[in-house]
Amino acid sequence: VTLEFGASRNNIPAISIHPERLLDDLRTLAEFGKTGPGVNRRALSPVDMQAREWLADRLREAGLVAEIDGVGNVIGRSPHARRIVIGSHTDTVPDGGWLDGAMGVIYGLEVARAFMEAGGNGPVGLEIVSFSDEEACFSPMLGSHSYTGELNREVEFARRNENGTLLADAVRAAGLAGRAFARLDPLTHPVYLEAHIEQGPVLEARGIPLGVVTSIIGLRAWLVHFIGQADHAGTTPMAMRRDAGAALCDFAVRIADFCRGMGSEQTVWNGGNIRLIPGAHNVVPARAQYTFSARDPDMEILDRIEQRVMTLSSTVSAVHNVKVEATKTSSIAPAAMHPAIVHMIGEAAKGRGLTAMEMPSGAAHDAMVLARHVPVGMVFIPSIGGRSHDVAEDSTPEDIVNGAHVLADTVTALTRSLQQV
Ligand code: HGY
Ligand code: MN
Ligand code: MN
Repeated sequence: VTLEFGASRNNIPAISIHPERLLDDLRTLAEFGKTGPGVNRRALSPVDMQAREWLADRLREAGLVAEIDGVGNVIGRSPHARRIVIGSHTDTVPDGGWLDGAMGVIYGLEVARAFMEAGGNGPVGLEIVSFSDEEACFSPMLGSHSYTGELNREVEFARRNENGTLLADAVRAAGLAGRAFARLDPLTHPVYLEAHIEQGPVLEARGIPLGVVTSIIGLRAWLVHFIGQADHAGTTPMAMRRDAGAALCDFAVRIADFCRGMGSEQTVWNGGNIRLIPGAHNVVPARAQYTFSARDPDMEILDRIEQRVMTLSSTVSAVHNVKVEATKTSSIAPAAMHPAIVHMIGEAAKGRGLTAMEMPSGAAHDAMVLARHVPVGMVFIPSIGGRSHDVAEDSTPEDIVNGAHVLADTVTALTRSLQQV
């Protein structure tokens, strides 16, 4: 899909956001699932759905037609044949921050409100989306995979969350069963924009208020499940044990050593969850489950890590006389942002007198899924202390407002210049 720009339609008024209204909505959204200074809004949980209903009402107030679709995506559409999509997600990691995802969605709400208040003129309108389960509570980027038609519902609806709940059951419990699934159409949706906190230390360390994302790293995750035998932790001789826990710890250290030895300076990896079953101090672990993930801009490096996960898990299982099942649970390819949009965001920052830097994203975003279907651009603002995925996550009101102005100015430029198809 190519971006067709024409002569600028200057009769279309600029979108001027209301900073205080934006900050108020962000603070109101943070009340849903509030946990200390952070938020706990796991996908399709009651608080996640309450927040989504609240958002749908705000979108309707802004003059958009809003719905919540069959996987929980919230979509607000302005009355235009072609619509720029602005989105992110309002679900969070456990005990996460108040801005991760939420900020990009509230930016979209505020831009849509300001656009409609200015008359909503011109041939190109807006579609605001809060994608469901971006944080892989059930299925990684469930909402954007569904919205782009990439979701294999058969397979994904059979996945479970950390409490063992089936996605199909959670969708039903949330009252979404039987609803249609909203879909992206490149002819209707020429561009996708997402604004997000950086979630890392780079912008703050350099004293730069604005990031223009150029690419998003690739991400893969695996569940490595060692199966041994429960035994008495006191009476069973060490040589007789089939200790799944010991196998997991051995694997965890060795796979990290491998990544450290072969990776680029952009290679990162993480052991996010360990489960020992039955998990009593006096029982040799019968089963041990390890969720391991790795990220890199280079698919070749991710392929080598994947290879190693498979071979090393079976080597270690033999050493510890246990069985192993290593399964890939997610694989999302790296994605490039569209150069023309990167340029437009840079121009918008300049127009605000803001220094901006082009940078890759170490975090995954729904934008990487959309990027396989339409041109995409992302705006970053600094994270205080580079912290995120924790209740400590925060950004200054000034940086939050700056980011919203830059997004709004980028949208103004697009509504004025995008050609009719
Ligand atoms: O994991 C990520 O990068 C994103 O926050 N889901
Ligand atoms: Mn996140
Ligand atoms: Mn996010």
